[in-house]
Amino acid sequence: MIAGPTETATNAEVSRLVVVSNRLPVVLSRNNGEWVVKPGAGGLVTALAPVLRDRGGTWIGWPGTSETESVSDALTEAATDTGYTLEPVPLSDDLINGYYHGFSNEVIWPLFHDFPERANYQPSYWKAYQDANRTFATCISESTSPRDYVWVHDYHLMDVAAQLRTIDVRRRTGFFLHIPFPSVDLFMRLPWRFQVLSALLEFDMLGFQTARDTRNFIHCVRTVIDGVRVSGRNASFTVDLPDRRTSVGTFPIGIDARYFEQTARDSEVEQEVRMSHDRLPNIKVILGVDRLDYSKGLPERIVAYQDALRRYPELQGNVTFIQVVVPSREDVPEYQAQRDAIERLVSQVNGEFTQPGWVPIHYLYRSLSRTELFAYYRLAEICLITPLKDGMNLVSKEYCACNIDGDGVLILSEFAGSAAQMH
Ligand code: ADQ
Repeated sequence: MIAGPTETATNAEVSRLVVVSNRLPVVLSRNNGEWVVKPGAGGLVTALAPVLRDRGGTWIGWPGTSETESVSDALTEAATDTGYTLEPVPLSDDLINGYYHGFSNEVIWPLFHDFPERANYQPSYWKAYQDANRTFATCISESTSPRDYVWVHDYHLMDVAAQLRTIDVRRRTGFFLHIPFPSVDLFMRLPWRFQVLSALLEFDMLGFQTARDTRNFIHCVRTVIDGVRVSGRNASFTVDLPDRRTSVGTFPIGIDARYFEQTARDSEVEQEVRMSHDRLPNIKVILGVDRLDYSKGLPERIVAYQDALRRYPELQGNVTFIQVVVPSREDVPEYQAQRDAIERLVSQVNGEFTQPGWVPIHYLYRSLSRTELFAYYRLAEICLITPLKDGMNLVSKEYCACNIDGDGVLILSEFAGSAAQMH
């Protein structure tokens, strides 16, 4: 389960937990000029929203629009439903381009997911990354007190503690990396390797998903940073520099398993499962659920299924593969190309094997309602999760938690962080 920071302030009553992430856990859209606020989706929100909901606090993040002023009222109203306050960070479109689309998604994401050939080391991206992280630091300094615990999340914000120091603000800080931390051979390709590691060591505490990520990080620190002293082993280390100390640990992220198990039993979910069974009589269902991303191994999965249908013809007419792809980064050409490639493969397989009354792949490119998602988890005899690299992968855990009949099969790539826990 999720590991949170421990309270050490003398006056715990006024010590708040402050979560900081690139995006706020909500999606804002306009309807007749009025802002409409809906809950956000994705692994980080699934994992963290229950923590803040249970204990209260504040979430600081970019609201997804540069019109920060005008969204304040809508966010204040939304806070009555979420159970914690929402603080928007103002970022201009230019900064978003360099910091988010640029440094975060064109440099760190591919490199940390073992796709170094996709990384684009534009020098201007690093400057934008520092500027955006300073904006976050300023917002943290204005919205928190020294008693609060500031818990920063993910690869977009690795420079926040260093920027807090630059503006001379002291806070108790922790950082959790949701994606993998690469091996030293890969990490050394990053032109800003020294700056990124030094910035991470400005946090009081660092958390990684798996022991392998933690070991990779420690190996990189020993290789790149002079004068560092490292003690500890396995999943827990202490890194000492002359003027500061950072604790480093492995905290595999979890889900609210009881919520998933209980919701899987809802009558609405039951009804949806029954209807789907009627639509697919005597068919075994294989399910895939992924955000659109080249790290999730989607084309490879479809080709593997095609190969299975060719090699084992008895599967034809007896199994159906339902692949749900959640739209993501739709404005990025590489992601559009990835979507086109997936859709071409799906139609190839369906063109090759479809028979009257049976379609081999049901392909859904959209976000699902919670009821639909839970019904698919319940319906599927097999959940097929084959990322080429994944920090954890919560879908694998959600499928297991929803498997209330105890007869589901999870096929999980060894390259997902969750494989280290599930063996
Ligand atoms: P993600 O890459 O977003 O997370 P994942 O861990 O699989 O990947 O989480 C996806 C989440 O989105 C799940 O909670 C799932 O329920 C939800 N979801 C999936 N399909 C949906 C749909 N169609 N509609 C609505 N919601 C849907 C990043 C890292 C992961 C890491 C998490 C958490 O890339 O490796 O596990 O953060 O740390």
